[in-house]
Amino acid sequence: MALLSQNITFSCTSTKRPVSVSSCGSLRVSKVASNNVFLKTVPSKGYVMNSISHVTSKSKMVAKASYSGNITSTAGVKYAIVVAQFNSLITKALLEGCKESFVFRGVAENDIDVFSVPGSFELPVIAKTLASSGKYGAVVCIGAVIKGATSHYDAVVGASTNGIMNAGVNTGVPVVFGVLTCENLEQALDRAGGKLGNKGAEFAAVAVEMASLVEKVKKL
Ligand code: INI
Repeated sequence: MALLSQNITFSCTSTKRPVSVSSCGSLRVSKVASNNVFLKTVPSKGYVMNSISHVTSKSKMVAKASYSGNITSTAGVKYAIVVAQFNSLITKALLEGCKESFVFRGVAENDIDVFSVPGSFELPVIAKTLASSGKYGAVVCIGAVIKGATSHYDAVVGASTNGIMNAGVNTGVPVVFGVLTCENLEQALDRAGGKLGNKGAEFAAVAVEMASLVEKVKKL
């Protein structure tokens, strides 16, 4: 007998009043043998089971274990921030938000190293070099590409996006995409401490979470 624990979807009808399928939700199945399904739980009194869909696309396997990163950093883990000088009004504000958020998450100021590059196009090469060094739990890339200000917006956005992704994928060290891609300066200001908050804080949060998740995955 195959022993499984999984959620299955079902539909049922109330003998008292009409109910929708979604109001019935899902049931936990404890054992499955061939095509026989043994339910641990049955619908509440007054409901009649119409159908059970066993192992459908809606079925969700219950994982043996699940892992996620921590929201605070492990002591001693170092982080690198690579920041573009282009559109420095924006990137400096994002950098401050990022550093503050790292400290808020338990990272010592001495464990944050900042590297400056000319523009967002240059972020990937330094990010990859830092990620490969083995010194950092994660690397954050900060930049701002503003459409109105450039005719090669797509080229800069494409190169930095792909390069930053590859730096992370090829090294196994999380590299955070902290490049704002905006239609105009106003949109960028809104996200750099303006009415939509400071995205720099989110970049640090992602770095801490991913660094801790990678550590957990490595220990499996
Ligand atoms: N770099 C940016 O980070 N943001 C921009 O909006 C931008 N514009 O407008 O062109 C920009 N260009 C510079 C680019 O990143 C490189 O530094 C340059 O092409 C030299 O390689």
